[in-house]
Amino acid sequence: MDRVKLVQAVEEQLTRSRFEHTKRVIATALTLAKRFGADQEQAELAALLHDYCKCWPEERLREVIVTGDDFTQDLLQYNKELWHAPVGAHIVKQDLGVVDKEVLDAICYHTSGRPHMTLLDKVIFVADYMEPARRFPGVEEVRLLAETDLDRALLKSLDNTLLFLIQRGMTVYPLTLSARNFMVDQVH
Ligand code: DGI
Ligand code: FE
Ligand code: FE
Ligand code: FE
Repeated sequence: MDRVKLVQAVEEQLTRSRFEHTKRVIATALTLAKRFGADQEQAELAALLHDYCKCWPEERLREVIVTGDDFTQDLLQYNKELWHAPVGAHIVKQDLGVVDKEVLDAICYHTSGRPHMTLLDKVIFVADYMEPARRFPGVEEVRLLAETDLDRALLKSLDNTLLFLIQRGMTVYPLTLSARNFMVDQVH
């Protein structure tokens, strides 16, 4: 599928505001890719597709996880906000014919993170976290770190996300904690 068709497909899946977010993530991901030497085409494609299933109803996401054989079923025990990422990777492969495993992984792990994140994973995760319309507490520090140090920016965004979840009494997906612990060892 060519780029124009892909953009159309994404626009059809998303609300207006979610599509605007996606465009900001593309721009931010391209800036980070240039800055830190990631492949710009992969960054653009992963950013374009990262929230492909974000607007799907909970039941449709659950259905894909239950029937697909490449999902960790433990996802279903955690926040449903996590589901659109692995489901999105699966669906863009199946429906849009995306074959690049690195792009699919960056989509799959853009919400949870994971240990041993690739450069592309980091670019997409941080771009999604700090795109210009984000107003998370602490996002300014992430933007500052991302000027020079992608790993520290990633660790700070993972820390902020974990603090946010804990402050609200929410469960933490174990993969997010593993991603954070891995980055703590990495930056010291
Ligand atoms: O899809 P977006 O809104 O652009 O951003 P995202 O895919 O990073 O989703 C973030 C949401 O997921 C945020 O509201 C926090 C929520 N969430 C729930 N449980 C977890 C979690 N995020 C992480 N990283 N880990 C969790 O355990
Ligand atoms: Fe997302
Ligand atoms: Fe994210
Ligand atoms: Fe997003």
